[in-house]
Amino acid sequence: MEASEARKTLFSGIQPSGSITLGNYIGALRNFVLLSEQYDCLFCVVDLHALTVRQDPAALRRNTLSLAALYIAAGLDPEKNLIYCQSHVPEHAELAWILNCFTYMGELSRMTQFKDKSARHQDNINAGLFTYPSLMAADILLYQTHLVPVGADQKQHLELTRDIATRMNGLYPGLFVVPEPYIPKTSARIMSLSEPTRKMSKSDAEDSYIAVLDPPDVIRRKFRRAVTDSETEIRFDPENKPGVSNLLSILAALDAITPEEEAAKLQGLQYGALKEAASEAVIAALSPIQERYQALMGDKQYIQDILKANAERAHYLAQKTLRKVYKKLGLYQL
Ligand code: ATP
Ligand code: LTN
Repeated sequence: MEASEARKTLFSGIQPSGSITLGNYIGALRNFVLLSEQYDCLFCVVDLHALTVRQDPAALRRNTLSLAALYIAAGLDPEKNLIYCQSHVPEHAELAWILNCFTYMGELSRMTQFKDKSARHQDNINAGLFTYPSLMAADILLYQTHLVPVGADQKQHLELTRDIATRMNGLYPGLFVVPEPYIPKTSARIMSLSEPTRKMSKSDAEDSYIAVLDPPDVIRRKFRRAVTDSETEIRFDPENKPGVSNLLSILAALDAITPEEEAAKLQGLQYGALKEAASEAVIAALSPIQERYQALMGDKQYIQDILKANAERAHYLAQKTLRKVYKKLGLYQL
């Protein structure tokens, strides 16, 4: 191969289902920025996924534009990366249908996200919530993606995507690239501040998460109220000390050291000092993003123009794969 060999493709998405959290940032968004130099990247606002839970239409519209702006504010160059909205590229839904026909009920029933979300939304256990992973697989396979950066909670969905791709490649050789997950080794699962045995999630109560756009005083207040335990020792022990360990993980992710090293640095200090250190590290990491975000939101037309131009480019790429799939499966071509 020549030195000019085409770069590999990276795809990831975040749902516009609320305010983007510190968990989304540490587990996903900041890795998007780190990896974006080495890959041809698509970063999608996965609005169709958000519909699996009831959304207020006005809030969904607002959150969609806001997430697109946040991608850019976090450091993703919209000239070099395809930042776009899932519902603007119809091939996502079209390929999802096909993949649904190659995904087993048994596989979907084993997904822990489905089990969690159906327990939390008992009044609305819809078919979309169940087939959510096939739409996610479609997002990824549509672009012949090599790498998918996600938080640890998405590992199971990525494995299912690989299984679907491998299964279909067995039937129709050469159909899809089988994607690799990229999951950070530490801090891939940031926990709720109020219930540290649960994942921090943007659709939970506001005091359980730090939003990337929270102002400094709110961040300090939320950390001060974060649940810890009745001991006093700062030690990394997720099993027995989930609250303290979560704070150490957050701090460690931002300082680029291990949670154990972070604990050693804070030896002999009280929990208050740990909370203070976490607050200040988070504020320092988020302030520049917040400033760029405010500036971008002052020019909504600019964001809309980016979404439009990039949806066209994504549509072009997506069509290529979808045509190939239709043809190989035997759908009649005119
Ligand atoms: P929702 O609460 O609406 O289900 P969410 O907060 O779980 O949303 P998603 O949009 O589903 O967020 O996830 C976007 C990305 O952020 C995914 O890669 C996911 O793995 C990652 N992520 C979400 N929550 C966390 C977390 N607490 N820690 C680390 N990564 C996370
Ligand atoms: N299911 C993911 C969001 C998502 C995604 C994707 C992530 C939808 N499509 C494709 C990576 C690649 C979640 O975080 N809940």
